[in-house]
Amino acid sequence: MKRLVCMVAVFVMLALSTAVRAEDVFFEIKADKPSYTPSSITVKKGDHVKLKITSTDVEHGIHLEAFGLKDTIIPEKSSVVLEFTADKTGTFSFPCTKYCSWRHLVGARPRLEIKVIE
Ligand SMILES: [Cu+2]
Repeated sequence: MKRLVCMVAVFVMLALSTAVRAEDVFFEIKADKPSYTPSSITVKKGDHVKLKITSTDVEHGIHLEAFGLKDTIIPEKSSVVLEFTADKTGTFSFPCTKYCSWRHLVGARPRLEIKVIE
Protein backbone atom coordinates (compact mmCIF):
# COMPACT_ATOMS: atom_id res chain seq x y z
CA MET A 1 0.00 0.00 0.00
CA LYS A 2 2.80 2.39 0.94
CA ARG A 3 4.48 1.66 -2.39
CA LEU A 4 1.26 2.44 -4.27
CA VAL A 5 0.87 5.78 -2.47
CA CYS A 6 4.46 6.69 -3.38
CA MET A 7 3.89 5.79 -7.04
CA VAL A 8 0.71 7.88 -7.18
CA ALA A 9 2.49 10.82 -5.52
CA VAL A 10 5.35 10.66 -8.04
CA PHE A 11 2.89 10.44 -10.94
CA VAL A 12 0.93 13.48 -9.69
CA MET A 13 4.14 15.48 -9.23
CA LEU A 14 5.29 14.65 -12.76
CA ALA A 15 1.92 15.56 -14.22
CA LEU A 16 1.89 18.92 -12.43
CA SER A 17 5.46 19.78 -13.38
CA THR A 18 4.88 19.22 -17.11
CA ALA A 19 1.43 20.77 -17.41
CA VAL A 20 1.17 24.31 -18.71
CA ARG A 21 -0.73 26.13 -16.05
CA ALA A 22 -2.78 29.17 -16.94
CA GLU A 23 -2.65 32.05 -14.54
CA ASP A 24 -4.97 34.81 -13.49
CA VAL A 25 -3.29 38.05 -14.53
CA PHE A 26 -4.45 41.56 -13.69
CA PHE A 27 -3.54 44.91 -15.22
CA GLU A 28 -4.62 48.42 -14.31
CA ILE A 29 -4.67 50.68 -17.33
CA LYS A 30 -5.04 54.46 -17.37
CA ALA A 31 -6.69 55.91 -20.47
CA ASP A 32 -6.17 59.47 -21.57
CA LYS A 33 -6.12 61.38 -24.85
CA PRO A 34 -2.51 60.74 -25.84
CA SER A 35 -2.26 57.08 -24.80
CA TYR A 36 -3.21 54.14 -22.66
CA THR A 37 -0.72 53.41 -19.91
CA PRO A 38 0.65 50.83 -20.09
CA SER A 39 0.11 50.79 -23.85
CA SER A 40 1.28 47.20 -24.23
CA ILE A 41 0.82 44.13 -22.08
CA THR A 42 2.07 40.58 -22.53
CA VAL A 43 0.22 37.49 -21.32
CA LYS A 44 0.54 33.76 -21.89
CA LYS A 45 -1.90 31.74 -23.94
CA GLY A 46 -4.52 30.31 -21.62
CA ASP A 47 -4.19 33.06 -19.04
CA HIS A 48 -7.35 34.50 -17.59
CA VAL A 49 -6.84 38.23 -18.12
CA LYS A 50 -8.56 40.94 -16.10
CA LEU A 51 -8.16 44.55 -17.22
CA LYS A 52 -9.26 47.46 -15.05
CA ILE A 53 -9.37 50.53 -17.25
CA THR A 54 -9.86 54.04 -15.90
CA SER A 55 -10.13 57.24 -17.89
CA THR A 56 -8.37 60.28 -16.47
CA ASP A 57 -9.95 62.78 -18.86
CA VAL A 58 -12.77 62.10 -21.35
CA GLU A 59 -14.71 59.11 -22.70
CA HIS A 60 -12.68 56.48 -24.49
CA GLY A 61 -13.82 53.40 -26.33
CA ILE A 62 -12.32 49.98 -25.95
CA HIS A 63 -13.19 47.21 -28.38
CA LEU A 64 -11.19 44.03 -27.99
CA GLU A 65 -12.76 42.39 -31.02
CA ALA A 66 -10.28 39.50 -30.94
CA PHE A 67 -11.69 38.56 -27.55
CA GLY A 68 -15.30 39.65 -28.06
CA LEU A 69 -15.31 42.58 -25.64
CA LYS A 70 -16.47 46.15 -26.06
CA ASP A 71 -17.12 48.98 -23.63
CA THR A 72 -16.94 52.71 -23.09
CA ILE A 73 -14.72 54.14 -20.41
CA ILE A 74 -16.55 57.05 -18.80
CA PRO A 75 -14.45 59.18 -16.46
CA GLU A 76 -17.29 60.09 -14.08
CA LYS A 77 -18.22 56.46 -13.60
CA SER A 78 -16.22 53.73 -11.99
CA SER A 79 -13.56 51.91 -13.95
CA VAL A 80 -14.42 49.40 -16.64
CA VAL A 81 -13.35 45.84 -15.91
CA LEU A 82 -12.93 43.48 -18.85
CA GLU A 83 -12.14 39.79 -18.44
CA PHE A 84 -11.24 37.25 -21.06
CA THR A 85 -9.22 34.12 -21.63
CA ALA A 86 -6.24 34.65 -23.93
CA ASP A 87 -7.14 31.69 -26.14
CA LYS A 88 -5.00 32.59 -29.17
CA THR A 89 -1.45 33.72 -29.66
CA GLY A 90 -0.49 36.86 -31.52
CA THR A 91 -0.20 40.59 -31.18
CA PHE A 92 -3.51 42.37 -31.08
CA SER A 93 -3.81 46.13 -31.34
CA PHE A 94 -6.90 47.98 -30.15
CA PRO A 95 -7.20 51.68 -30.94
CA CYS A 96 -9.62 53.87 -29.01
CA THR A 97 -13.08 53.67 -30.61
CA LYS A 98 -14.55 56.93 -29.25
CA TYR A 99 -13.51 60.25 -30.67
CA CYS A 100 -11.56 61.68 -27.74
CA SER A 101 -9.28 64.22 -29.40
CA TRP A 102 -7.84 65.49 -32.68
CA ARG A 103 -5.40 62.57 -32.54
CA HIS A 104 -8.11 60.41 -34.14
CA LEU A 105 -7.88 62.62 -37.23
CA VAL A 106 -4.17 62.02 -37.72
CA GLY A 107 -4.06 58.29 -36.98
CA ALA A 108 -2.60 58.72 -33.50
CA ARG A 109 -5.43 57.40 -31.36
CA PRO A 110 -4.58 55.98 -27.96
CA ARG A 111 -4.05 52.29 -28.43
CA LEU A 112 -3.75 49.15 -26.31
CA GLU A 113 -1.62 46.31 -27.57
CA ILE A 114 -2.03 42.83 -26.14
CA LYS A 115 0.66 40.27 -26.89
CA VAL A 116 -0.30 36.67 -26.25
CA ILE A 117 2.69 34.31 -26.21
CA GLU A 118 2.99 30.53 -25.85
CU1 LIG B 1 -10.21 58.20 -28.62
